[in-house]
Amino acid sequence: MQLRKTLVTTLTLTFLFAGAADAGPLKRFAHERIDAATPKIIGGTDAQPGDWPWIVALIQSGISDNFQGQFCGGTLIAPDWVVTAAHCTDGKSPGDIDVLAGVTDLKNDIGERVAVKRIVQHPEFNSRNLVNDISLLQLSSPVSPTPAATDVGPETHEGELATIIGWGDTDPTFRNDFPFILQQAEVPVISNTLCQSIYGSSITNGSLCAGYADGGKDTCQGDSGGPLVLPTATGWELAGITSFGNGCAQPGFYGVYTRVATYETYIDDSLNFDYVACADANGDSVINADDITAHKADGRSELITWINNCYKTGSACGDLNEDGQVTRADLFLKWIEIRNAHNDWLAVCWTPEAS
Ligand SMILES: [Ca+2]
Ligand SMILES: [Ca+2]
Repeated sequence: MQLRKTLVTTLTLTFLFAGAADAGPLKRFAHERIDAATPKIIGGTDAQPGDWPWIVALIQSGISDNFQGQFCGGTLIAPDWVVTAAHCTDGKSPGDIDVLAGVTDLKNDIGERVAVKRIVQHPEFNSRNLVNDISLLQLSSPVSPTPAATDVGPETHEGELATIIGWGDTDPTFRNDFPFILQQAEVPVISNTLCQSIYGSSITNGSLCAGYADGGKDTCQGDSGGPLVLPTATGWELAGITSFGNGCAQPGFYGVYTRVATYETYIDDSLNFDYVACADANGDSVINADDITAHKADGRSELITWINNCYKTGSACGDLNEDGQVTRADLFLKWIEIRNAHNDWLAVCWTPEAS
């Protein structure tokens, strides 16, 4: 269990930063209020094999032992697509992550462990307050478990009893008590208004909060990216993605999840269009805000090259309006051309549903 230390540290920092945005100094969150141990996810029970076929574990690709390498959860939403939290994939390359499907017991089940081909991080993910904490992983090959349905529509689900699932820490005092067996617990969805009164501007319409005022049942480190599901007439639907909380299962706080229904377009676009391929401007197989920066920089260097080779030299290639002279009017045209090309790229590669 010790090997998870690095990742736990990373996740702990994420929790700290998440709370820090609104609630004071960083140190408060990691160490205050050490309660007596409460068992499981926290407060959960063992899942049975096949209960949650679409749950996956994210494993550090360099670690062959599934249990030691597990650092986050995720949910299969197509045979070759997983949805998880953006803070689980932030700063990572596809080669850093394997996805393990079809297991309940991380120590003894074999399952299907596959490489990640592409990461589609939400381009407006904010690592400081964890707004837009959602990311998609395209797998190198499809896996066999049945994917989960995703929640759509405007229902708030307030008061509904949700199920949270994961292999995260079962000890709310951060003693790193990680289970081999998948854990599950039931928590009621609370209103975003109540949640906002606790976590401030970290709570947006892309958030869903759940838990008990008295604490006791919650997700914890290692559960991040995993599912919060709601029962439907025919089974279950994915309504939330485990994101953050102030500590775990603390009285007066709740678990915060990414509200899946808010991101319907982002999810559909990723699965149904290959826009993600053209969106990867810097070619690192990760789609994120860096690509927008890279595409703008490409435009700037194109402009500089044109200025040096065509405008300053007064060459024929500088006469864009074909009036026989190279003037500031041509420079302005070149600038417009590059700006429009960037806007066209944004429209085609980032918001295809609008075109
Ligand atoms: Ca990229
Ligand atoms: Ca001209």
